[in-house]
Amino acid sequence: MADRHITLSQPFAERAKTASHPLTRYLFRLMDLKASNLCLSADVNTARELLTLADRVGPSIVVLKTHYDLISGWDYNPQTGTGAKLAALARKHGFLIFEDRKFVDIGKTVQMQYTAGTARIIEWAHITNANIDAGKDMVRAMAEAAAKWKERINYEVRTSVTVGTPVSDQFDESEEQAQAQAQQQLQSQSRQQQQQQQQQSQRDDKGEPQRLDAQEEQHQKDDQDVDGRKGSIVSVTTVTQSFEPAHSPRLSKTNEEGDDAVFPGIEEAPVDRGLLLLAQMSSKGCLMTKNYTQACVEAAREHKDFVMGFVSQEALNSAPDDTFIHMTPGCKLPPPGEEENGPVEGDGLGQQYNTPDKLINVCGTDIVIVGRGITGAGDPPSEAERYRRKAWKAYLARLA
Ligand code: BMP
Repeated sequence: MADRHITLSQPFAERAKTASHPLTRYLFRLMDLKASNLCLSADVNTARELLTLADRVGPSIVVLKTHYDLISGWDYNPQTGTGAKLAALARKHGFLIFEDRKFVDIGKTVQMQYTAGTARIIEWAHITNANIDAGKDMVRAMAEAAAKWKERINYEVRTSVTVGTPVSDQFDESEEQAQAQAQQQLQSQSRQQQQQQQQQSQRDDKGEPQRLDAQEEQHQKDDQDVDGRKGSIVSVTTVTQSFEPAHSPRLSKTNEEGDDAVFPGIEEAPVDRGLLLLAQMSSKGCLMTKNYTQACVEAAREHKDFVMGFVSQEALNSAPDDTFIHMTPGCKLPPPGEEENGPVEGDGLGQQYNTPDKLINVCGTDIVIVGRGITGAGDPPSEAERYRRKAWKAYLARLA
């Protein structure tokens, strides 16, 4: 671990004021409010199990980590699917969603994987992570994609066309298609307004509107042409459009009753998205070198507005103004009855474990990530509480 950095002695409430990323500031406040520095790694088999677990363990955690690609029955519907349901549980219990996707590829590919495709990770995961073996440009590419996404959703275009415009019920449209459609609707609206104004000024003595000329009728027909899907009715009776600020993470809304519950004591998470750099791993024989870890630190400093911090085995803040957050997997408590801070055996498949006290108090991480230690327990909610208490105690010990 680097020389004792100032952030190691600062309470989370203090760090909430100085962290450079808005989501990190929010997360530190949430940690302080819930007295929790616990992340659950919800590595279960089915979407049903995932949602049940998130609902039961939600009160004890500040981050829920997913691997969406190991969940069978993941529903990709952005409005009502598994991501949207997780987002509702995150609001209800006050936690952030971290998709442990470990992106690694050329910039263009990761942009597409992050924002589009089947899972549309950016829509429902506040946080994701990247292995930067492919080079630092990948981080810039993801940062640009996130900034573009934020710009797009910050003002939600609400268009309601009551008659005549085909409504898409497809969820796999690309961003460009969706934007083109929105733009076409905007143009359509402006033409409608012009026509209404013309009609108003052309009303005859009896107050009846005059007929549209052939060219205007053709405009209306053209307006119905969206991706080759034509509406069968030419006249549009109502077009309403408004721009409304979107509240995060209410981007994907489920329609189910009760999904509007919001955790008390703090506002909803900001709309920003954040990245953690996979700087070190918990597994035996990990090939990540010191140089690679240092490159992660440099990349984080270069992209402070997008990189929240690291998945690492120790604190990596070293420059005076580093304010990154650290999350650490490979965490387990010895079985009940054994020495609280004693050694913990690995899983026989390369995973190595340390106790919350070692990782937080000694190695200086901020949040411990626990998977099977909780999911494999007879009563996951009470085991999560046990982990929360131990991890918080280790944090308080570090401050003392
Ligand atoms: P468990 O606590 O059951 O060993 O699970 C650890 C989780 O953290 C897994 O989801 C794994 O993919 C992830 N993880 C890890 O174990 N070590 C790392 O270095 C990075 C990880 O993301």
